[in-house]
Amino acid sequence: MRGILSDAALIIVDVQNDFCPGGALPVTGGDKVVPILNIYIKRFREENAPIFATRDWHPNDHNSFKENGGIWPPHCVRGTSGAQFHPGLDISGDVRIISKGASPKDEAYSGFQGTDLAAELKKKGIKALYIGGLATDYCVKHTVLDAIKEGFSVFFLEDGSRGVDVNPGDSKKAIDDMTLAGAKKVLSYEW
Ligand code: VGL
Ligand code: ZN
Repeated sequence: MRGILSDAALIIVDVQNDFCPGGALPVTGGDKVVPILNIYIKRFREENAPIFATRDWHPNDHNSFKENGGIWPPHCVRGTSGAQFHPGLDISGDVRIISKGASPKDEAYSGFQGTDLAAELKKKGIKALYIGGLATDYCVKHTVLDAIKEGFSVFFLEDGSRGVDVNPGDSKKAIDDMTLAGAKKVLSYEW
């Protein structure tokens, strides 16, 4: 049975070891999103609503890495443990994995960029997306903004997301940008 989530999907963004404490590009408190996102996974699973998990999946010569002229330390190199999902995330066979940034010159902060995510969602008749994960000010923001451009209603999972904050305030500004574009903020305990 599908209830209020009958036309909704959950999109979990880049909850990978390299973005968690101890990883190559750690987000402060990145691992704290795991139990929150697991609550959403359980709920979507119960309602047979589709669940997607994006992952940064870079080749080791990716152009976002400092040694190749980019701004980031090497991270989420495909096939490494840093690129694996956080071990506590409740990912199982029913979660569709979307890999992005997989070619050397393809930055792809957004889960929609260079993937068939939009087509898959539309084929399933999905209208609303619940989006959260890492990092608020990069991949979550770009995924949310693209989702809105694609015509979806978007709910941003506020306590299920954390930012990098390369510059202080970046995450706050990202949240403002997302809400201004039409995303609605939701908290796990209000939901
Ligand atoms: C991300 C920086 C570089 C992200 C990915 O997932 O937000 N940030 N690559
Ligand atoms: Zn990356």
